[in-house]
Amino acid sequence: MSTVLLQLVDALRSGAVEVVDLTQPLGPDTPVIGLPDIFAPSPGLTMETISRYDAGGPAWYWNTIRLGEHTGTHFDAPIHWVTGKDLPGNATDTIPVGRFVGPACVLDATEEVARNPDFLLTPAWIEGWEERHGRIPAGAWVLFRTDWSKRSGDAFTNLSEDGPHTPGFHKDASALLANDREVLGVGVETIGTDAGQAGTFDPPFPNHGIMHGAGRFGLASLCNLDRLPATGAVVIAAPLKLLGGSGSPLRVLALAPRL
Ligand code: 23J
Ligand code: MN
Repeated sequence: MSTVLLQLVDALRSGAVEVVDLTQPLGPDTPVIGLPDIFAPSPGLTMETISRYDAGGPAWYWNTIRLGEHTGTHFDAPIHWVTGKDLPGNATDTIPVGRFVGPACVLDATEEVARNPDFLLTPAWIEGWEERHGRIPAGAWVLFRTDWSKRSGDAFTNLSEDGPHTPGFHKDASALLANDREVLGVGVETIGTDAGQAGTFDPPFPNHGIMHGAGRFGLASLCNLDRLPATGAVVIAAPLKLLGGSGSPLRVLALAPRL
């Protein structure tokens, strides 16, 4: 085996590198994005038992699941958005697998979001982060840490009469990351990669439009970003190989130096 892989195996065994689970549990109570009533809703998870060591299967237990592709901790492929619909390799089954793995840059805006749930990451904020931690490399997963995953129930969806209030990206920040930094994609702790109020932005849902139009990905409903260093972790985020899929729930893992 190559030296680098032998070193990785040793580091995993000794605990010098740990595997951090960035995935939320997935169940019938997992919240789904609430869009305005004029749009078709995405169903959450339902699960039915096929058999459980019973007449239907005396020695085995298994279930049927039904769910929207974009439920819980999930991957957004470029084909999800109209801007990415004609790109090559834009769906869950055709994205080259090498693009599921990359270094993580963790952008921590927990203080800003604690003060303002509608906080939007801006190019100036990102450039300030780069002055402290170095330039975001091409092929990085950019993870937007807000500690939003520590909320649950109504505080997680944070719905008002005028829609959800959750943090996101200013469109110029999405363009900087997608076009100038050439990231793999962005990951967030909220229910979707656009801000809660992004349906009212011009254009609506700019992060989806810009990221996916540039062939970049999204990861939604992540957790445990507080267990990662600002730089130095590696993220593996591989969706199901659904034929023509626009995304899928997935297990997102980070290899991180023990803090
Ligand atoms: C469809 C329309 C708007 C949004 C979304 C989906 C998502 O967040 C998603 O899961 O991709 S904002
Ligand atoms: Mn999605």
